[in-house]
Amino acid sequence: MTAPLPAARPRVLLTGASGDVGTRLRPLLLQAYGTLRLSDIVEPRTPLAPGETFMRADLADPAQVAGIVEDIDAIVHLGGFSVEGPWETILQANIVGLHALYEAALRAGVQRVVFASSNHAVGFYGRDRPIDHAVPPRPDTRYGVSKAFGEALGALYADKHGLRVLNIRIGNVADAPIDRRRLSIWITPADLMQLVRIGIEDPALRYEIVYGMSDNARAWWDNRRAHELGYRPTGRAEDHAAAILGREERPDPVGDRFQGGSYCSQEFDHPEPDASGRGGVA
Ligand code: 15L
Repeated sequence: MTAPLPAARPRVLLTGASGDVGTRLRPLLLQAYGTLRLSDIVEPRTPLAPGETFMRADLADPAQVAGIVEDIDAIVHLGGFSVEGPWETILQANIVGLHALYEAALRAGVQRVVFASSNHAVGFYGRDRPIDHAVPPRPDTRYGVSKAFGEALGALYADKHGLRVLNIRIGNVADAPIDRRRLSIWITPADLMQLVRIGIEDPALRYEIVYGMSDNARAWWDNRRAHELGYRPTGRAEDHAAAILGREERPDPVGDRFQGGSYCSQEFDHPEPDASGRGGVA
């Protein structure tokens, strides 16, 4: 059984540190915790700041994964494959790799995992009804399936071994929303950092799922669980709405109906497209 994290200066590992979101979170994590271990399969995009260290690791190699989690209190796991891809790629990076990470975390005595889940775990919900953190997964891609798997794997390590786990179903991280769909799911790096800090620091946290979005008037998600945990987003998608709504967008008859957008229309060949899913699910 793990104990709550001591409040002062947890030792944090950021995986996927060389990606776009990782590069944005690095300075925020460093400022909050003073030191930061970065890991990725490729070199960081920007030079290491004082307090940062980098360990190259392939998530598919359990020995390398064991090395990066040593002497770590909390993992912010952005690593893996972050868009739709071939099954073998998703399998190795997001399923085998995530299992290796949780196993290594357990053995090394890591207390907390903040898992970068994705809106694509629930992408086949329609845009016409808000969903909350408790709805069953409805993935829109193999990638979305791997994120639903990641949430379930975290539940196992939380319930069976006492790891403390926050799953953030991230929308789209950027300085501003980039299109109409993102007006509903956009999150600023600073707001994402707020959620990450809840995952690392909230003494009562056991296992939670929240949505990674800013204060978006056009949201499809009821993010009350995040608010109950103290989340107070400051980004307001509506401030960017006029600019976005004034632009032409190419219609996507399937993607425009579902929350996952073009991730839903990729490879879509449902024989009855208007049936749009199953009965009994919101
Ligand atoms: C994601 O999960 C991806 O990692 C990101 O690249 C975006 O595509 C985002 O979803 C989105 O839905 O906008």
